[in-house]
Amino acid sequence: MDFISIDNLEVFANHGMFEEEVNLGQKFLVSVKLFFDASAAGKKDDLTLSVNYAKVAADITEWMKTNRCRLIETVAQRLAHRLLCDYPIVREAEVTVKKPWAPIGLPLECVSITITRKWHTVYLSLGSNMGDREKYLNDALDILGKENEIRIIKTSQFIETAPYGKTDQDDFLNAAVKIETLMSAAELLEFIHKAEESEGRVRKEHWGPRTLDIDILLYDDLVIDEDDLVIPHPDMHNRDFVLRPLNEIAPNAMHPVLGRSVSLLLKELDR
Ligand code: X6L
Ligand code: MG
Ligand code: MG
Repeated sequence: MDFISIDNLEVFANHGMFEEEVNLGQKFLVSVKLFFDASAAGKKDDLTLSVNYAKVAADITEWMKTNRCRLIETVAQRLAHRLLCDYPIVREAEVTVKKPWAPIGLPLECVSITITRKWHTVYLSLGSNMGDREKYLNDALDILGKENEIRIIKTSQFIETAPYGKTDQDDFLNAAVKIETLMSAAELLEFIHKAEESEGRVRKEHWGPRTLDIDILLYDDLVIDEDDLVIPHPDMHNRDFVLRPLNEIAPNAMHPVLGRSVSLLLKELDR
């Protein structure tokens, strides 16, 4: 991917662990690489299709001076998130924060941290079969949309489905949603669990009725198999109530284990 970079932008600011760092301030050097597709700007010779590095440098300077973090890790992460949110065409940000005057009493040139953060593409399945099901699904979309580290890209229709697995319960309303997020898969899972809880979900019986269920189906092309987190969702290819809404918004999304598209998985399930 294309990127613009800013190297060693000098900013005097007050981040640090020690009192004198906070009180007196010190020099920081900030470098960023912002990854995006520069071809449209290159073709049209139009700055509005690109990233204005003068504005980025001014934003970094302003942010560095108006915030106080103990760790350069925190400085780098918050700056990365800020740039990824404020410049929507940027897909990925590499941020380096250097402290050339780190007060550790030894003759070093510099200490620094470098991090990379990016927008991850994720597909979620939503379900509800208690109370005002439509409200629960809309609440889920509100909660997702309000979070800074999440942007909703596409939402399917809500469809009514017969209960699968444990069949002696009320019908479901199901949907699929495509989001982009700065969260890791584990962070997203934790966020989802809190959202379910805030919508009054209580886990009594396994597979029992629920106000709101949010499942991670696909996270980029990530494959993980841990006790509390399995991606892709291990049973998604067997579930019509998952594949039908997902096929509406992402027929060409690929299952990284089965190596087949959502539309093909749905066709195979129909047979
Ligand atoms: C054997 C034993 C075969 C259990 C399948 C399948 C269990 C699916 C649980 C299974 C088995 C599930 C929804 C639902 C549930 C939903 C619809 C589950 C978890 N959630 N039915 N059933 N929509 N239509 O969101 O999916 S319970
Ligand atoms: Mg589920
Ligand atoms: Mg679930």
